Amino acid sequence: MTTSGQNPSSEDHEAVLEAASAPIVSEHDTLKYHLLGPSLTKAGQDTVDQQKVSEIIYNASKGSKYFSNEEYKDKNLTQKIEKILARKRQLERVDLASDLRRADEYIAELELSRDLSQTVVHIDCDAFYAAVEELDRPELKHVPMAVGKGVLTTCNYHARKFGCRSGMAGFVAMKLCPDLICLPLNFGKYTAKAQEVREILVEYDPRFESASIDEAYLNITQYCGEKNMDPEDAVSQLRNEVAEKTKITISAGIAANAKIAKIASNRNKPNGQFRVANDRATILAFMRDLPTRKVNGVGRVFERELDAIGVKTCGDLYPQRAYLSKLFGEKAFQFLMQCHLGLGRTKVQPAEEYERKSVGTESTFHDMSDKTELREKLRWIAEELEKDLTRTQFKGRTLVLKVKLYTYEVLTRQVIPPKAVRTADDLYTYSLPMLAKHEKEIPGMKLRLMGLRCTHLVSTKKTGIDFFGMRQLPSADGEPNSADTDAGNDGKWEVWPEAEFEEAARQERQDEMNELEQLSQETNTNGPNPLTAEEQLEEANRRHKHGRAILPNPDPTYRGPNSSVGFQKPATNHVPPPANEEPFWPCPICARPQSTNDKDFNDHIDFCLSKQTIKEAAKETSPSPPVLEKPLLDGRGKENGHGSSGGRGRPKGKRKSEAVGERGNKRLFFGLQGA
Ligand code: TTP
Ligand code: MG
Repeated sequence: MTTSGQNPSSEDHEAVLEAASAPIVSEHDTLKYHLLGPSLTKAGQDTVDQQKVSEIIYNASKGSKYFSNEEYKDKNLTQKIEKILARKRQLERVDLASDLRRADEYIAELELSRDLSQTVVHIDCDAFYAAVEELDRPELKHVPMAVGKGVLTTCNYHARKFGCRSGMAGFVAMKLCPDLICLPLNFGKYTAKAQEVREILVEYDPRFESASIDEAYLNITQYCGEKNMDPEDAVSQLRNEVAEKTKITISAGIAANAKIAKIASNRNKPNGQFRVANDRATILAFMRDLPTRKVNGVGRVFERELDAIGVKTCGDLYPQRAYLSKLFGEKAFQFLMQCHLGLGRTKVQPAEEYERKSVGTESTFHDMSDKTELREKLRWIAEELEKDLTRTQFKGRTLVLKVKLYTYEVLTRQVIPPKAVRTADDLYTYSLPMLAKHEKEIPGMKLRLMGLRCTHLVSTKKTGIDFFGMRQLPSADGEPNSADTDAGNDGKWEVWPEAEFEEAARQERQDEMNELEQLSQETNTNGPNPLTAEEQLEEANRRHKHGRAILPNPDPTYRGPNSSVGFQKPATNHVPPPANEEPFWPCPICARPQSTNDKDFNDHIDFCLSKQTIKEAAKETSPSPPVLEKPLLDGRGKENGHGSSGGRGRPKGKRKSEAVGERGNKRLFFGLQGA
């Protein structure tokens, strides 16, 4: 392993995590640990006393509805863990020789699939939103600053020293750091800057994979081969180029596969890089001491479950290998064994080539019980979802309505309309009876969130050639591309299990962000410029919307008049325009200059992404009545009532074995963390 960069303190960083997780002994402690929030592992907190931070969060949120909900979830998880432990004790009394043999066979099989021939890089911009804001206001570089008011989306590294981090309620952050400056969100600016970074990435790997607005995977094997360059030198050059051209810094991890590269990119943040050599012994040593939570795909719930059976690091997994499948399921066993061995995918491809499992939208609002208002809200959500379906070129065979009661309880119902749906009219028509059923079952129902989601997707693309030029195989039902294939069901797809675990962990973080929003809405009395309740809702909803955008990779073959690659590149937003001209941002899709008004800019991107399918949209016919409706999970459609306590953290997978070898590349969802 080699390091370079400005902050080679990875061991300290892990110590933070261990110190914070060490004293999980009582219910009180587990709750305090839970309240530390989704970004405990964020870089830049090496010197932070997390115990103190947890006390502050605990006291600041005590008495709120959020707090009772967290307490409830924590108790639930504790009970679930007790069951896991009881099962473990039971298993310790039986002969597990055949499970052990099977585990060893699986490990041997996995070893055969180890590929050390590729060089995968994960890059991640440092304190991204904050860094972009600092370009416009350089004086903020030297003081603690955060972006987002109700809930912090991020903060600069000064603020992190105080324990502030993304996914923290703004008023809590102000208690940790009273001088913290919180800026409002400007998504248009971040999107434009992200595209500048992507224009450089495409030179190193034209098929790089965006993983969120500020991170990407690249396979630089070919680049290094062609340029006869050492991977570390190539990455160093890439980072310098990004810093020079975009004026923001990125950190990078270099490894044999995407899983290790992602972990490594957090090692020398900010502005650093870390390589784990393509060598089996080095990889095993790297994984052995790695806390499980550092792996993308191990969320907070799963971390605690593993901790309960004595697994703190990926090295601790091996002695438990005979139990894992019986305790957590077959998929979890496979995923964990891959973690232990440091295996992961080496294939990197543009994000838009991954299949989506669902397209959905949701909206948070003030407690609402008026029936007409609820219907208006549902109609609005249906219209938003139509836009998303148009943009992503899907329709859904199943439509799911999600509501969150003012008590935080989440309920979902789903319906299978007679034909796949896409238009706002259809979406509304088929979801309305589900809403009405909830109203009937819960007299005086008061909601604070409503969402619609299409699953069992069917592509609306016209030909076998998709928008990005990739030929797609027709599915068994004759649709050009059916995305509802569950892993292994039809023999065509096989999920490389990490994708599902990453998605589950992402969902867990997303749920936690949503809950923190509720806390900040409840307790919005602190801070110098508290947002009004309206503004908080607006901020939350814009963040959700922004998080769903997927921009295509720049085209490396296009050379516009002012562009080094991909897009015409007028002056960036940081170069003042001539006095008589309005400032503008270039659209990352059509390259035309756009208004710097955040909403206008995003609306334009939406339009650009969806105009390919507008003709298609016009062809839809009118709806016919629904034929089947079924609530999810239980009679009243209660979806693990209180968020992530038990149901989240890892996917609820089938327990059937999946063959090793051919690595599927299906990805369930692609989006931003916490967005
Ligand atoms: P991250 O890369 O997770 O964070 P970061 O770039 O701010 O900091 P780091 O140096 O640790 O990488 O996320 C990228 C941007 O996404 C971040 O600047 C703000 C936004 N974001 C959210 O909106 N919600 C979240 O929960 C997180 C973690 C990030
Ligand atoms: Mg980042």
